[in-house]
Amino acid sequence: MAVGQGVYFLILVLSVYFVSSEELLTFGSFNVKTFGKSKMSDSTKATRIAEITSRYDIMLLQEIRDSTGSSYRQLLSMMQSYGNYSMSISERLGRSSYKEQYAFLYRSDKIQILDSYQYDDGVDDGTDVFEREPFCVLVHPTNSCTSFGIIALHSKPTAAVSEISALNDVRKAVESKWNIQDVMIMGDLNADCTYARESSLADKKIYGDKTYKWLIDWSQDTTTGTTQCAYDRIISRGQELASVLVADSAQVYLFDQRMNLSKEQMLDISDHYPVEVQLRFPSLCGKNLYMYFRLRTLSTVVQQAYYRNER
Ligand SMILES: [Ca+2]
Ligand SMILES: [Ca+2]
Repeated sequence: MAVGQGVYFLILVLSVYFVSSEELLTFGSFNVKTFGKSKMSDSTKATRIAEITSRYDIMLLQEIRDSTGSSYRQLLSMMQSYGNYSMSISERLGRSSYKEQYAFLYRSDKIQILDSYQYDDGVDDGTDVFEREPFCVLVHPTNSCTSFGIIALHSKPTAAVSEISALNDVRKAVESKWNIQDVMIMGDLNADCTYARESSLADKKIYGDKTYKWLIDWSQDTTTGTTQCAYDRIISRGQELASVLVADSAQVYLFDQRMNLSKEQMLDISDHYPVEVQLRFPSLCGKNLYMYFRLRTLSTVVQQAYYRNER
C-alpha cells in the first residue's frame, strides 16, 4: 500500500510542477559599436561581449560591420559555452556602401524564432524611409502559449524622428503578416537629445498613442560616454505582452560596474549600454499542458488501483 501511495504522491508533485512552472526570460538590445573582426579578434573584448550576451535569453545585436560574417559566427560559437544559443541575422542594410546587420542571439531551448521578416520600404533612392530597414522576428517562448513580434531598428541619427514615426507602419505590417496583436520594438532608436526630442514625437502615433508603452524612459542614459541620452529603447504594445512584463524590470545594464571595467575598457566595448526587460511566461501550454493531462490520467489510474487493493 505504501508503494501505491508513494507513486500517487510523486505523480501529484509532478502535476503541480507542470502547472506551476513558469519561465522568466530576459530580453536585451545592445548596439556594440562597429561590431566586427577587429573587435572580435581581441580575445579580451570578445570574451566580455560574450559574457554580456550570456545575460540574455534573447539579445538584439546591432551595428554589425563585417562583410565576411566571421565575427558574428565567432560570437555564436563562443556562446555555446553558455547554452544552446542560435542566431537569426538580417541582410546587410544601408543605402550606401556603409552597411550594417542586425542579429538576434537567443537560447534555443527557451525561445523559438518561428519566422523572420525584412521590412522593405522600396528603392533606396532617398524617397524611402529607413536607412537600415527594420528586421522583424516572430518569437515563441518554448512551452508558453504566446507568440509575438520583435521589431529591430538602429535608426539613422539625423532621420530619427521620421524613422521612429514610421515604426507604426512596420508594426501594422508585422501584425497582419503573422496575425498577432503583440509587438515589441527595440534598438538604438537615437530617440533622445538632439536627434529626437520628446516634443518632436508627441504628435506621432508611436509615442502619442498610449497603446505603445515606452519601457525605457527619457530620464535614462544609455550612452557609456559623457552624454546623457536615452537613445536605446524598448517599446511594447499589446495586452498579452503587457501581462507578462515584469514590473520595473526595464533598465539600462551598466556592464562596466557589474564587470568592474575601467572607463577605457568600457568604451572599448561600446558607446552604448544594453537595455533590457524581463518577461514572465506561465507555462501551462503545449508540451507542459500535454504532460499535465497525461499525469492527471495516470494519477487517476493509480488511485483506482490503490482503492481496489484497499477493499
Ligand atoms: Ca530604405
Ligand atoms: Ca552617458
